[in-house]
Amino acid sequence: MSSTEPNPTNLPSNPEPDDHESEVLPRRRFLNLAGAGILTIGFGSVAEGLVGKLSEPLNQSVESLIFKPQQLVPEFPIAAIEPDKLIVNSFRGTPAINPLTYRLSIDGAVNQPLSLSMQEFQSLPLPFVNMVIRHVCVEGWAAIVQWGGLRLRDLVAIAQPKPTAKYIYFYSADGYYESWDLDSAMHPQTLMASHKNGQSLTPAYGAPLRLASPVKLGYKLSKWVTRIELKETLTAKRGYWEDIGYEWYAGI
Ligand SMILES: Nc1nc2c(c(=O)[nH]1)N[C@H]1C(S)=C(S)[C@@H](COP(=O)(O)O)O[C@H]1N2
Ligand SMILES: [Mo]
Repeated sequence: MSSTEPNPTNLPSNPEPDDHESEVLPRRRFLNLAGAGILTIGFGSVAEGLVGKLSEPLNQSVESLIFKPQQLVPEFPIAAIEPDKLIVNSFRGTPAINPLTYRLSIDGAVNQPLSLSMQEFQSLPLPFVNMVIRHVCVEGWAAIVQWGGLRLRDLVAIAQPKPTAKYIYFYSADGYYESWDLDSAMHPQTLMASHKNGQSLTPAYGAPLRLASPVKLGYKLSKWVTRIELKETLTAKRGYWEDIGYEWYAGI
């Protein structure tokens, strides 16, 4: 995460700089790895190897993952952002969302279900994280993008997940739905993003909130998320693309 990095492209700065980020990924290591172009040597490829194409239940509980240190995927410097390369890819166009009445709910296998307006989301006492990562679509394109938002694991922790929760479902305003393994969802670089390249998301890119993560392919990164549901099992419906044959784990 690079929220303490300087901002050479004059992108608007981080709304809530988080001084702790430098502890998570020291600047020197960030620059070395980014400079060397090392991309996917990290959690994603390791987990892919372990879990592979399996869709068996994973045994880790949410609570243990929230506190478990996880391998960070190297990020890119701000200068590497490719502002024009992120192609809008929406199966059913852009849904109409009124940001004033929009709410994000977190429910299911949790002790404290919650529902947040954008104003509440923005005033949560959680670190705002910026990261520059590569978005990879299975359709054969990729783009280096800066995402800003809250860590999904910090958000989910507020809802107090039950130890029996094993999966997370994301439901979107356009009817899109996705399910994730907990390791990937609780990864420190999996964000509920409100910003892209330093600016608030525009409707086509998923406003007001979407997923962003360097550990998953593009189709797992739901835009316009309105509901997060923790679940004990995977159901027959696992994801919009998965249910027509795409791989469920979809790690990078
Ligand atoms: N709700 C929703 N989320 C979605 C999609 C979609 O159609 N609906 N498309 C997915 C795919 S295939 C990709 S590659 C990315 C594209 O994100 P972008 O449109 O911001 O480039 O969004 C993903 N998230
Ligand atoms: Mo995609």
